[in-house]
Amino acid sequence: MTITITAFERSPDGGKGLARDSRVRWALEEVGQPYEVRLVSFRAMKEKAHLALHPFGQIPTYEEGDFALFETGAIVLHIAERYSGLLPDDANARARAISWMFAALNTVEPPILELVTARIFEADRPWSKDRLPLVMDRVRERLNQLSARLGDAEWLDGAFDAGDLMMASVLLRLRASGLLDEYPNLAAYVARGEARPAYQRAFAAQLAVNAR
Ligand SMILES: N[C@@H](CCC(=O)N[C@@H](CS)C(=O)NCC(=O)O)C(=O)O
Repeated sequence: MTITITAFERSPDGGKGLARDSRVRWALEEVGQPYEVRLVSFRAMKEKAHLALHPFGQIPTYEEGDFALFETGAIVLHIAERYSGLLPDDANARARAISWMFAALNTVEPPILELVTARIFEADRPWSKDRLPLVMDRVRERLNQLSARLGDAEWLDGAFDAGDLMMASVLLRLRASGLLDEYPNLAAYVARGEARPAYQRAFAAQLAVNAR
């Protein structure tokens, strides 16, 4: 059955890996599943047809016949459960990989999103200068903890899995802030993720859309 995802017709970052369809593309590339992409404009995302797929009017979505999903956590988990390559066989190791996916989305991503908001959308507010260091410290707190846990390991829990895919996807959004460079082991971890052939194919496909 054909898999179709949605992505930005024009991504605000020019298709350089920040829009969240890249996580889904990466997961599909890791498990070797071909997929089609339906591009949507910002306007179309808020219209009825897209809202039926995604109640919050966002990308990405995932369709397989009449089955549809939204939220990257749910989509990547679905892909990882349906196809082999992203979750370990051992039941406990699988559960731990899923913990890391949740940690990426619920514990690490929120302060990073706050930082993106502070640096870009609130930069011209009078209180922005005072607030930014606080927001950066909240991100650092999480990065300190994650860096300590990762240590010298290649991946978070043994071999690369869906937890690493999600964590690296979340962390790479930090690159422009310079914060990732404060943590050499995390910067190297993200670089290892980006060096994976599946990531490279996903990145190239997203960039190609925006280079048209
Ligand atoms: N929690 C959602 C977030 C989805 C999201 O924020 N998508 C962004 C693109 S990366 C979007 O569609 N933004 C446009 C908008 O919200 O209007 C997920 O992980 O799928």
